[in-house]
Amino acid sequence: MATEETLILIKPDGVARGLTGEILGRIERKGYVLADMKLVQPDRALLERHYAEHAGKPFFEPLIEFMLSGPSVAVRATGNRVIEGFRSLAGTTEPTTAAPGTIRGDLGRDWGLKVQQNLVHGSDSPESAAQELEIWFG
Ligand code: IDP
Ligand code: MG
Repeated sequence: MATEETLILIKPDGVARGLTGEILGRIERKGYVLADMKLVQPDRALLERHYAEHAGKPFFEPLIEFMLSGPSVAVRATGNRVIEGFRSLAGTTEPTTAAPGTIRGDLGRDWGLKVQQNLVHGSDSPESAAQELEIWFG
């Protein structure tokens, strides 16, 4: 079976709200393997690399500040089509409108803050997965 790997982050809001176990459980129940995992307090340089594609957008600086606000859990997850599969589990970017049944749709909401605190990140392609796994796991 073709196996793929992806970078999943449980963002600072997910960790702070005590949702790490709930989110990891959903990934495991879907059948993906947690191949590596750690709690990380990233620095600005790491986050600017991770979010390089969004540099210059109005939400870039608030996003970096949010991601600096506390630790994230970084996960290397593996499985057939895990990149696409985890993004489907996560739901669309805005938690208010993300479909019920998804992580963002069930557990997230609009808190009235400038930055979307949408609980999780998942790589969006094999190329970004390779790059992001290198950034977070070396
Ligand atoms: P994704 O996480 O669903 O792939 P991206 O468009 O790659 O979404 O955006 C990266 C992150 O930046 C989002 O997860 C969210 O935290 C934040 N973000 C995206 N768009 C906005 C916005 O319009 N306002 C504030 N934050 C945003
Ligand atoms: Mg993205």
